[in-house]
Amino acid sequence: MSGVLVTRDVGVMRITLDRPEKLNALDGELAHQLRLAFEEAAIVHDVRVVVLTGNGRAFCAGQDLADPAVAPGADLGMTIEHFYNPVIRAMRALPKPIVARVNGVAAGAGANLAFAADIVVAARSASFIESFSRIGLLPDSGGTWMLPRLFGYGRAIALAMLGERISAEQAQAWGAIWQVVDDADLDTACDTLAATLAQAPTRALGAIKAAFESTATSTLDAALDDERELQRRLGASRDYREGVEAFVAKRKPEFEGR
Ligand code: T3D
Repeated sequence: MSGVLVTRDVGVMRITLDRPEKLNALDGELAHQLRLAFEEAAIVHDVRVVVLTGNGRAFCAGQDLADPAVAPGADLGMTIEHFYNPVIRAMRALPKPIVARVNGVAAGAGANLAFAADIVVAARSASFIESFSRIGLLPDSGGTWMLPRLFGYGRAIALAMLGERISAEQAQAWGAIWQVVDDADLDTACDTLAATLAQAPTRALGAIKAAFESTATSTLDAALDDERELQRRLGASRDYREGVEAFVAKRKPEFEGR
């Protein structure tokens, strides 16, 4: 795949943005390949967790600003509609967990790609920049929706308006990401997390993700109804049976993601 490396290993799909000479900046082809990778993750049963990361010193520098497709005067609505929105939709609709392994700077759409994951683990040297306003744009790739939820309105709007870089530690202190680890420990932390998620009851994790997504726009009453329906389905799953049997037998459960 052009600009995207996809590998699979015991339940884990690893998607690596692979344009290190451009700090993994995105163009239409790369965004398209990214979308295809997430769509593949959705339909392959053996994939139970996705790890998204970048090759080289950056996670992703956002849109490739040298790409003629986004030259001033171009229809940015078109690139958003055809390339960025489908990626974010595919990530948020994926009924499996996504871990962002943020190995370096994440800027613009690159930052919002990381924030569209479910669990973000960052290297201590990594940073996040909502750099859009610096070039006269607003946060896209779901940023206007995700940032207030992750950071709270007061911090989100300042991040978006000022376009200031924040460290991984700051993002964690503000509750926006899960974990910051020393750079040397990033692989171990992400591999351990991915292995744990790959052995988890995948359908339950997918239901948690879907339920959290819908509560963003629903009432408590509607959330209670959603929880009832999702729990009804999970109650009929093999993993629920296995979870209860293992608990009663005082052994470790072996979930199959079914
Ligand atoms: O419709 C649409 O498609 C619009 C969608 C927009 C979505 C967006 O993502 S808009 C935001 C685009 N991204 C940015 O504005 C970030 C621009 N980059 C930076 O601010 C900085 O490069 C970083 C903070 C990411 C990293 O800084 P630093 O000091 O570590 O590296 P650097 O020296 O600035 O960059 C290294 C090289 O990468 C440099 O090239 P050179 O001089 O070595 O030949 C730089 O130009 C290049 N580079 C970095 N980011 C981009 C890029 N080239 C193209 N596009 C980039 N986004």
